[in-house]
Amino acid sequence: MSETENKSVEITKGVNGLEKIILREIRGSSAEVYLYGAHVTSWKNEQGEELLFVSSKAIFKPSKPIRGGIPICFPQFSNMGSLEAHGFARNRVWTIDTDPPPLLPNVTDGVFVDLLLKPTEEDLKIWPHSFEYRLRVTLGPGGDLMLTSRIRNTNTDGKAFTFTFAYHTYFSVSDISEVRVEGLETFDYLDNLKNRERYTEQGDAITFESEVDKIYLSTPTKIAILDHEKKRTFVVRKDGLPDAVVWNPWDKKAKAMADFGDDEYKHMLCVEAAAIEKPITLKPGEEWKVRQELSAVPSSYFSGQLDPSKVLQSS
Ligand code: TA6
Repeated sequence: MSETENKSVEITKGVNGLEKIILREIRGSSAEVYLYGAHVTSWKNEQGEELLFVSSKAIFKPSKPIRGGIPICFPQFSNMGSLEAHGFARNRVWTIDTDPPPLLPNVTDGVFVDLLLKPTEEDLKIWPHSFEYRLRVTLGPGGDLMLTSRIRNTNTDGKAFTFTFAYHTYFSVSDISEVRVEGLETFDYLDNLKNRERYTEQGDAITFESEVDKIYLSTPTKIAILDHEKKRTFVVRKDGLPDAVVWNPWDKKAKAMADFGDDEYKHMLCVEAAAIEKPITLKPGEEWKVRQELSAVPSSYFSGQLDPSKVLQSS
């Protein structure tokens, strides 16, 4: 696929000359994904509005992960494990997979690119397992953004491997103090700020007035994030990903991150479709396939026209 031959999928150079793919949908929505980390850094609606948060201080330079967008956390979701924080997949250069095995059901609606990661000799020293990780990034006809992951154990030594995973999605919001999350109320969570102790969420929508870092367990397929000022609701639909991480660093942590603006916590919220509580084990030859689909719908919620519970119940 040449540089210009297929404008709906364009390979070009991004920040610091890093290669990125631009997906363009005919109605005007677009998405961008860097080969570095297979990292989605932009998702725009038909009006050209950016829906993902990327820090103005993000460092587009291996091996620092890009701060924002949708980092891929594999093979470890944690900052405390034996590997680099959240695993090494987001810190590696992936390749464009020109001949992927057919994806069933075939996600053909929309514009997509297939990316592939296999471990290097260096990677095998730190995580001694052979795998093929295929990521399909699809921009649907209505501007929805879908990420489908297929991870296969290609070990020839007969060994199974176990991993945890998250799509670490940073949503752009107008003002965190005006944001509500619906769909996680009454679910149990592990509180990362309290040694991952287990609690139960109260019965109302989640609102934000301080640092939050919670791993909600066995959560519903759909989660709604309401941005009151923008009258916009993000809907996360997840398949095969039981858990959901909700994170906002707030002011103190924001100041402590060199690649994050001191006030940027006001304009972002991470809601991350994940598999953490029950790590995934694959035997040689087995493949794990999961998907998250993001949409952004107008929500004049305060007028009662779009009740998030209806969004969560709709198909
Ligand atoms: O997803 C929440 C979290 O695990 C937080 O604890 C915080 O560390 C965040 O991820 C960012 O991690 P990173 O390694 O990208 O700085």
